[in-house]
Amino acid sequence: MERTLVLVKPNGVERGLVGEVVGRFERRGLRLRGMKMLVVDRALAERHYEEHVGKGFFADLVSFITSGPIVAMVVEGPSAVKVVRDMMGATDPVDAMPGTIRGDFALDIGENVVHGSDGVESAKREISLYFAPGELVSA
Ligand code: IDP
Ligand code: MG
Repeated sequence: MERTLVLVKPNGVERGLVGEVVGRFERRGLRLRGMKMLVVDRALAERHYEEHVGKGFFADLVSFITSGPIVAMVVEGPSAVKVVRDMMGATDPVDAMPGTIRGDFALDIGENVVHGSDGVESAKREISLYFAPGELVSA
């Protein structure tokens, strides 16, 4: 079993796609272990995206993720990191396959609707940024 962090980004919340995104994971058989709505502040955004510090799109990335409420969730299942990434589709929605979340609901790389951790270690780090241990349930 693995756990991964999923965010419905501000444009996904604004467009009413939370249920669609959550429903896809639930119907796949993944389990929700924590979920909350919050507005990300600059400090959290910079910690979350620390691997991208110095890149040309970093300022826009922080500006976007802090621009409105997001929904953060911890999703659990076999190979959850990979399964979620596959269900999200490519980072650039123009390259994302139809049937994936980004391939069905996005066209702009900067506003690609969802975030999912890219590995087991980054998932642990990211989950701890958004959730205290007591906010997560176990099976
Ligand atoms: P990921 O979200 O698929 O893991 P990352 O490479 O970790 O992709 O990038 C984090 C986020 O930064 C992406 O989801 C996307 O919104 C944004 N991003 C990545 N590369 C670019 C780019 O070249 N231009 C603009 N935004 C980008
Ligand atoms: Mg990433």
